[in-house]
Amino acid sequence: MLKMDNPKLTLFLFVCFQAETMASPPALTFCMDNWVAFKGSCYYFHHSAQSFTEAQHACLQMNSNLVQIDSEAEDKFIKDFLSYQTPNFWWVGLSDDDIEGIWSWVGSKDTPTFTDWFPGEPNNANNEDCAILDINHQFKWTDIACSKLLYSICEIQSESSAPEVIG
Ligand SMILES: [Ca+2]
Ligand SMILES: [Ca+2]
Ligand SMILES: [Ca+2]
Repeated sequence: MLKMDNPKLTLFLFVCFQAETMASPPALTFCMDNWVAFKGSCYYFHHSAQSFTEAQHACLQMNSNLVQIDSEAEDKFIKDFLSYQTPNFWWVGLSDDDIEGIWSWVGSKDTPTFTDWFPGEPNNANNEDCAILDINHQFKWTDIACSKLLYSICEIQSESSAPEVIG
């Protein structure tokens, strides 16, 4: 146990305690190194050419899933960020691999409530079952063959990741 009869030590601990309690207002989003924060989520932009399945597996290994885009705000944040990245197509976690025409997010299994398909997409041309942010269409969404080797985006809720990072 610490001896508290040293006034300087006591003051030091008091200051530390104050700093601890005054930091981290709840609105802030904390992320691991190399992850980008936005409204309660952390995103990892994976500059590695992988199939959809490989990309999701890589996300799972980092306790995340391929990104689930649920709002126009989230969509815009990601598009804006991608405009500063190495030009590529980017996997998102959306697939109709199980049932043709029924799209769902790989992490939650949810049916999309928000979508940003490019006009005419998804068109399932030659059996396309996975979705990308299409750099040729201002990062609007298109379906494409899941076997293509592309960059990808992982997402994790910052709340669920925080205890593991700190603890
Ligand atoms: Ca999301
Ligand atoms: Ca399809
Ligand atoms: Ca297509």
